[in-house]
This record gives sequence, C-alpha cells and structure tokens, in this order.
Amino acid sequence: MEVLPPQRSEGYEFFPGIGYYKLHTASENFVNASNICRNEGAHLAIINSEEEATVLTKMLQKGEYDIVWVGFHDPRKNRDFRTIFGTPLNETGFSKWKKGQPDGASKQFCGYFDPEGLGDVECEATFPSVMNFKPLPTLSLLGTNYLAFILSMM
Ligand SMILES: [Ca+2]
Repeated sequence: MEVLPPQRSEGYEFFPGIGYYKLHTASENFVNASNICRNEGAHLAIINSEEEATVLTKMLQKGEYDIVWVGFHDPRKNRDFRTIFGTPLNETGFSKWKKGQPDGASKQFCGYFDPEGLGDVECEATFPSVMNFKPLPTLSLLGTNYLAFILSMM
C-alpha cells in the first residue's frame, strides 16, 4: 500500500482527531493569506466543531493574538457566507457569530475568527491567519498516531 503523507511545511501542530494547524503570525490581507496557505499545501482553517474552535482559541491565546483570518467569506457580496470551498457557513458545523456580527453589509466580505466567535470584515484588512490541513482519509484508516509517526520522520 502506497502511503503519501500530505505536504507539510514547518510549524504545524498536530491535534489528534482534528488536524494540523499553524498560526501564520505575519499580518496579510485575506487573499494573500489564502494564497500563502495554498502554497504550503494547506488552506485557511475552516472550523467544523466547537472542539476545532477551541483549538484555534488556544493557538491565539498562546500567541497573544486577538483575530485571525479563517476560511470563509461572502463571495457574491449578498450575505451568503460560505467557506472558501463553497460550502454554506451554516453547514460547516460551526457558525457561531460573535455578538453584533456580521455587521458589514455593504463592505465586509471576508471572515475572521476570534475567541468570541466569527465576524465579517473588509478583505483588505490585515491579520494573522490560521492554516490547516487534515490527514487524508486513506491515512486516517491507519490511525493518526501512525501518520504523526510518518510525519515526524520527514
Ligand atoms: Ca463586521
């Protein structure tokens, strides 16, 4: 059986059962942050559960950051928030808006996360970002410990 671990760049932390995350600390606008993630074989984090939101909160608190880009936006500028892969936000498993958000009807089309929830903001704003990739399904059959072992050997 051929095992191909996902691409991995430096600095990703593994959270068992959830995935690999990295806090990209340099502030970028949404498009640049998204491209930087893609170049690392990852994507802006898409939060699928409270547990995953907790992971992001921990990462922010460790770095003492308030706000990060995550992988959702309003691509048609009509308040139909979707992930960067096109899934409606309310189907992701985590769509808890921060109190008062979203509030940027005519000008805030990109999505952020902070420990109080999700928000919309101008895409030209610059923030750190959380990059994520999840173990490939074929590899998860082998168990996450095995995958972590493979990656630790790279
Ligand atoms: Ca807002």
